[in-house]
Amino acid sequence: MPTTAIASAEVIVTSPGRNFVTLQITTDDGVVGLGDATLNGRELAVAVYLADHVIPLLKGRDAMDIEDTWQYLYRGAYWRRGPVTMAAIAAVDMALWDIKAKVAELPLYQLLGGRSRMGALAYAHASGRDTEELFDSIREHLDLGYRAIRVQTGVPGLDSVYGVAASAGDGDGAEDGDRYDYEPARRGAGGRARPVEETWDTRAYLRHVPSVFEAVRSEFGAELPLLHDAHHRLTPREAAQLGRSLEPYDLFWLEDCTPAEDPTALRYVRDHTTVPLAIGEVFNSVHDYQTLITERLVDYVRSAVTHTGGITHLKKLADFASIYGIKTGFHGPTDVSPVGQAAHLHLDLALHNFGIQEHMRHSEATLEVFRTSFRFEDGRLHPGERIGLGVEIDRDAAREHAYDPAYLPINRLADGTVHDW
Ligand code: KDG
Ligand code: MG
Repeated sequence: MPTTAIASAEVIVTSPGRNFVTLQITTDDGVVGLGDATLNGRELAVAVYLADHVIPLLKGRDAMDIEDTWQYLYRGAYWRRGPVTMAAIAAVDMALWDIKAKVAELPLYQLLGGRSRMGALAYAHASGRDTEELFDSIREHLDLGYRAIRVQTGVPGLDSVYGVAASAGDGDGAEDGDRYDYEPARRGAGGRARPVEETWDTRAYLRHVPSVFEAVRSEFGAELPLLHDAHHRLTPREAAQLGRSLEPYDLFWLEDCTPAEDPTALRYVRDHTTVPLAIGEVFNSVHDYQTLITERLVDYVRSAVTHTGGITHLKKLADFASIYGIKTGFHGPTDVSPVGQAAHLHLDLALHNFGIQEHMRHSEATLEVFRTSFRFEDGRLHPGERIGLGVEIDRDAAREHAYDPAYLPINRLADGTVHDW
C-alpha cells in the first residue's frame, strides 16, 4: 500500500455567512487535501452524495491517481453529469490535486504547467438601484483596486432585481448595514427559508440597460472593461436586441443572455450582434459546451471548478476552448468557497487562454473559517506561494456556524408565470 493511499475522507458543512460544503481527504501519511462541493441552495444533496456514495469508494485508493479516480467516479456512476454528481467528483478531484501538490511541495499552479502570467485580472460586481448608487458602487470597487467591473442595475418599475445590491441585514449573509454586491441566497433559521419571489419585466429592462451603460461610459471613460450579466432571462431575439443596443459601449462580455440549456439560441444571437458572449456557470461538463465551442458561439467559458468536475475536467474544457481561440472567465461568486476559488486562481496563472476571473469578496466570517494566502495587487489576484491549493480550514471556527437552508429567488412575470432569473 503506498503511503499516499487515502486513509479517510470527511464532509464538512459550515455556514459562515453562507453555506459551504467541503471535502477533506487524508492520506495514510497524514497529507490533507481540501475540495469544494458547494451547490448553492442544494448543498445537502452533495453532502449526502459524497458521504453515502463516494467516500466509501475512496479508502485505500492511491491519492496520486487523479485521472483514474475521476474516470472511476464519473463512468462508474453510470448516470452521467448533473450538478450533484459533478460537484461531488469536483470536490474529490480538487482534494487530490491539493494532496499531490503538497506531496511535491509546490504551489498547485506549478503542476499545471507553471505561470503564464503574474496574476489573474479580476472583475468585481458593482450595482445600484439607480445611477447614483451604481456610480458609488463602481467608485468603491475602483478604490479597492479593481480594473474591471460588472455593472448591474435596478430597473424603473421593478421593486428589486437579482444581482443588484439592496440594504443588508435581511438574511442575505452580509454584515448588518453593509451593502452587498453579491447574489444572495436567502437564509432562514430552522428550515423555514423560502425563495423570495421577484417580478420581472423584460421590456422595461431592455429599455433601461443601454441608457445605464451610456451614463457609465460617459462618467468612467472608454477604457474601463465593463461586463453585464443577463441571468438567462432573454429569448434569442431579445438577447440580440440587447447585444446590439450595447455595442456602442464596448462591453468585455454579455453573460448568460439566453437560457443556457439551449445552445442553438446563441446561433441567432451571434448572427445579429458582435457583443462578446460568455456562458456556462450552470454547466457541469465539457460536453455542454461542444456546440458552443466548435461553432464559436461564445467568447468566454464561464464554468466553476466546483460545478464542472474539478481541476481535471476544467483544464480539459479550457484546452478544448483554446483550440478555437475561446478564453476562460471562471465563475467566482461567493457560493464558490475559497477552496474552489483557489483552484481557479492556480488555473488562471497557468492557462495560456485565461481571459478574466470573477471575484466576489468572501465575508470576514467566511475567511475566518477558510484561511487563504490570496494576494490582490493592481487588479490582479494571485493564489499565493503556499504548497498545494494554499487554503486551510479552521475546523473549530467551522463548527460554530450551523447549516442554514437558503434559496435563490424565483422570478415571475406580471401574469404570474415563473421566469428565468
Ligand atoms: O449560485 C448562483 C450564483 O452563483 C450566481 O447567481 C452568480 O450569476 C452569478 C455570477 O455571475 O456570479
Ligand atoms: Mg452569472
